[in-house]
Amino acid sequence: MRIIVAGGDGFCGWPTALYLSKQGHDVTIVDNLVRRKIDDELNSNSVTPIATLEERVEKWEELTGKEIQTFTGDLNHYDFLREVFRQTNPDAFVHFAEQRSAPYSMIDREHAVYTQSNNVIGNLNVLYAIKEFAPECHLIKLGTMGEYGTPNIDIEEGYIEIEHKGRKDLLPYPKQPGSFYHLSKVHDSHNIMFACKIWGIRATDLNQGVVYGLHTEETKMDPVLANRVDYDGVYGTALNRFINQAAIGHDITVYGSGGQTRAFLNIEDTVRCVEIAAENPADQGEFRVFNQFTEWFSVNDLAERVQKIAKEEGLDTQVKKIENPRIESEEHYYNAVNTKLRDLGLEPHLLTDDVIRDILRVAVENKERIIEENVLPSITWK
Ligand code: NAD
Ligand code: USQ
Repeated sequence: MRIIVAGGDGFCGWPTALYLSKQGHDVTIVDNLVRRKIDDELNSNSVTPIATLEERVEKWEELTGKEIQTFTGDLNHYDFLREVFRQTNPDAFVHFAEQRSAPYSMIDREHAVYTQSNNVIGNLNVLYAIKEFAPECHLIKLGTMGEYGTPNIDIEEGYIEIEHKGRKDLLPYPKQPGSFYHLSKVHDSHNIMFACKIWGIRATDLNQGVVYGLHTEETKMDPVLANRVDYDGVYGTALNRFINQAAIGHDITVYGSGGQTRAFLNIEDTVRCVEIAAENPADQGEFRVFNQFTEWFSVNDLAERVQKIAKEEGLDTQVKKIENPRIESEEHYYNAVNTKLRDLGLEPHLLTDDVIRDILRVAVENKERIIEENVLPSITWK
């Protein structure tokens, strides 16, 4: 298949591009490299040193003989996107290319506007490009489990059957997102659903949970292929952040009471889920939703598990409950369905002690790169 990986220089996109290339697909990366510029804006960095995109794809070709074409540009520039579609004529468009940090979207008005315009308009351009230039192309769009929020009932995969005043219908599951970033994903989902209905586009929305880990078989092949890992209070996500905190002897930062429960998966499962979606495309006109996660944990559970492994590795780590910078429920019901990807063949890599230990060892190896002032959260929802 000819597959575009938009956002292919990022944390999820880079290992996915390599994995799909290894399976024999003809992969093209599209990325405007804005994430590297945001590192400069925030005076932050990846824990692992990362090569430039050119160095990365050159090394991949040297090691495997497989070429990954790259286009550096912005999905928001339609002339650029049109040219990408004209030159590549994709069978699938994997869309990771969005501003993905909830705290970044909550910094101030400018950052909220940037997040929503970058994400919503970029995605709308992709929908138009598919309609105009590749109507058979399958859109595989990264959504988020956070679109659903934390309702007091089970979370279904995209749709819920509702009975109201004696009538029944299968309706989009209610959305209660927790940041302007998470809201941008809800807006995207609505636009995609509508485009599928009116133009007959085929799309899969992958409502992904929080991703942890860093390596895949492919990124481990050479240091130049290493993936980025975020640890800071803006882009770092719960489990990876806790592990990096333990590596430098920082307290593990549980926000509030720590009963917040979220769905998680290993980066090694992210790449496989995208492959499964690509190999089993949605029908023409179908808007399909898969919940992409393998397990759920409360923040307290994760903090305790990291503390235990850190102790075994000789690191004295404390778990500290700090004032929650977000507005969110800290004690709530959580039970989410995730059977669709499993039914299509996903075999989860679950969170074992060894997985935590492996990530911790990488963090310890690179610990001098962690900028300690970036670790505590600096952005509030208020
Ligand atoms: P990331 O920030 O590491 O990567 C995103 C990439 O997209 C970056 O390389 C960035 O330069 C690029 N990009 C952003 N806007 C662009 C634009 N307008 N045009 C072209 N390129 C653009 O993020 P990630 O962690 O790899 O996340 C990828 C996707 O997966 C996002 O859509 C995110 O919402 C979703 N997701 C991530 C997680 C997670 O835990 N990391 C969990 C669930 C969903
Ligand atoms: N949390 C802590 N301590 C920390 C960091 C986070 O207690 O040091 C808590 C947060 O308050 C929150 C939970 O952990 O309750 C998850 O926070 P997070 O930063 O790991 O994840 P989130 O902001 O939801 O965003 C991340 C990705 C985003 C993706 C989302 C998937 O950045 O791109 O969409 O995970 S989900 O959470 O399923 O919506």
